[in-house]
Amino acid sequence: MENIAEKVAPADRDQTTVYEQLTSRGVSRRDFLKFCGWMSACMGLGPEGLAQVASALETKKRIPVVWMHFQECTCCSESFLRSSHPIVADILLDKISLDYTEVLLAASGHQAEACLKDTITKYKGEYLLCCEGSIPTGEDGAYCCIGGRSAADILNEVAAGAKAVIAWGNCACSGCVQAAKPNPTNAMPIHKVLAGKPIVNVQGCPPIAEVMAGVLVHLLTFDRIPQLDSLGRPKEFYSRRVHDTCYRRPNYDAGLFVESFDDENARKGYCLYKMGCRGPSTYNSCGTIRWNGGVSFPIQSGHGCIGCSESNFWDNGPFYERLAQFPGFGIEKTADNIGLGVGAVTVAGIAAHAVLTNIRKHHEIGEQPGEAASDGPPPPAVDPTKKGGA
Ligand code: SF4
Ligand code: SF3
Ligand code: F3S
Repeated sequence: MENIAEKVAPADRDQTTVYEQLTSRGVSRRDFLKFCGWMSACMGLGPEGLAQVASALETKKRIPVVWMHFQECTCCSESFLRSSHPIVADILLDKISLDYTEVLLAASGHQAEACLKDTITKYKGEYLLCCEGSIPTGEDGAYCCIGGRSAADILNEVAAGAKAVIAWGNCACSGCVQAAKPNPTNAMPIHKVLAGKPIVNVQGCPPIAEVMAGVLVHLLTFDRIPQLDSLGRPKEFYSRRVHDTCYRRPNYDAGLFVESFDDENARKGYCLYKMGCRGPSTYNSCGTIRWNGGVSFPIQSGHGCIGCSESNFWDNGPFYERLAQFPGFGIEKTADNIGLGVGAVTVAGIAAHAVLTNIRKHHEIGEQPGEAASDGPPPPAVDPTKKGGA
């Protein structure tokens, strides 16, 4: 794997903009503008956002980034690096100045340590700290040590000079599988270990690559962190339930459900609610941006959502059991009642569902029902820069 620290020489790092980096790699102006338009749509900015995004990427210097890996499986880096969108994958490698990341550095040992120290010294107050993984706090942090120091120690040192912190993935945002009961390492999310820093929680196990790119583009464009929900997630990507953007939703509303994974209803693509789909309680962009360049997402491949962008999703009740049995859930009427009658009963049920969902959502993001900030234009279902799409 390339040594990113060597690839981006300090002089180059100081002077080039994202646009210059793109054109130097053969990206045409047309493709650049398509990418800016797509990103601004993903961020909910609409057509007028294109000019803002394009101007920022053309004129602003790349942000120095330190990407730390703690207790995790590297799926978030993989998600970003394996993006099928040519520019999204490049965002990580070229469009930000990725000065330190254990996963991609060829250097190791003292050389790698020196690289980290140089970066946080030279760019004090300017660099972005990206964190992947949870912080084990049991046994004085002995479960995750790098160079003889605990993850918590390193995190606090590196975060001290950071401009902002991005927590990538469920591990960093809420502990993911390591924090599942009985949480043997006493794993904590980044926000419980760090105080006094703006932290953006980019949720998912892993997050969608285009969402990760969108958060970085937002930071580059506006020089401030995006608006967050009560769980620290950027509202532009996490303000809608998977259920609200799911293409199987008409089946849910009509009471057409899969009863077992190999039944005729599964072949027909009916709703997976009775198979334990957690789409009704999960906020993410899977139904709109989707995965693998907009090709598909878990529900489209026949598996219910397991709620991977929510806190403690491993412990939120057993998978494959109907959501209505989960603590705190109960807004949806039981699936058995939906679709029993056509007309007033169904319409009333759906209306109640919509109203209650709206109230719960507004409560969660700290707004009053009816406030405009909860929604905004939906993100595109397809990447308009590509032919075909989702
Ligand atoms: Fe889609 Fe799941 Fe909602 Fe059914 S319950 S509409 S499969 S998100
Ligand atoms: Fe974690 Fe769930 Fe993979 Fe990103 S998010 S490392 S496990
Ligand atoms: Fe995760 Fe559910 Fe999307 S499991 S990938 S939030 S459909």
